[in-house]
Amino acid sequence: MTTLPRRAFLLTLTAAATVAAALATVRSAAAQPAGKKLTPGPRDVLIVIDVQNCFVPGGTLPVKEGDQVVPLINRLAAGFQHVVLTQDWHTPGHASFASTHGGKKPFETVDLAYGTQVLWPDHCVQGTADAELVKELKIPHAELIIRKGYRKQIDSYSAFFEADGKTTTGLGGYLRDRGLRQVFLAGLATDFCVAWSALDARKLGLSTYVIEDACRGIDVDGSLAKAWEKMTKAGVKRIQSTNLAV
Ligand code: VGL
Ligand code: ZN
Repeated sequence: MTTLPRRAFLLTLTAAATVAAALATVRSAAAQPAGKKLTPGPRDVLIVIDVQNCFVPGGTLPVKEGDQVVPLINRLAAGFQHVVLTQDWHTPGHASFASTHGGKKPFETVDLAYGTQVLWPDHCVQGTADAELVKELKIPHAELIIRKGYRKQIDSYSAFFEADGKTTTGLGGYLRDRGLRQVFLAGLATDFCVAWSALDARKLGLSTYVIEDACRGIDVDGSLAKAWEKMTKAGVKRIQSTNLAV
């Protein structure tokens, strides 16, 4: 035998390593070595939470700087093959509105059948301009819009489960059926709908990233710090948009 078989063997090894590396990239962004930027792959989905007129300045429940995430989210979304959007979508007289509970003011709480509910100004009422997606949000390839909070007696911060913790929006099943196993979250508000969605994504066993600078919080009574603490404990990964190769 000459040295040729050995060379051929080495070449095969190199080719195998290249294929393995390519597969790792395709399989999951998390498979990339630490320090390297994450590249969204075909099993990854960006979930854009509640980028609606109600949550930006001028809306009924404005989140400070809520409008500032829009150009960033547009850019990030262009780097994801799969994008899902959510819309807070309440009935008039919704149980989460302070106005529904005589004498209560926004940001006070009330005890409902499923637990303590923070009360909000009337917001995101179905079919109103206030509930529409912000018009500067440009994600034409988004594959699904999930509406939530449309049952008069139950709020739903999370994109996965309503506030009773049982009623599902269908998003978990949708992601499972589509083979989307790793979620990246952006949008409004960090300490409510983004955090609750992230925590439920973890409950469903999904690998979960929150892109901090692509979110803004409401921060009522220290809710922002509390939300990050809960998310970190649950294994949610806190990243910045600069950690993504998009
Ligand atoms: C939200 C409060 C009430 C949110 C929705 O999108 O974070 N917050 N409804
Ligand atoms: Zn709401």
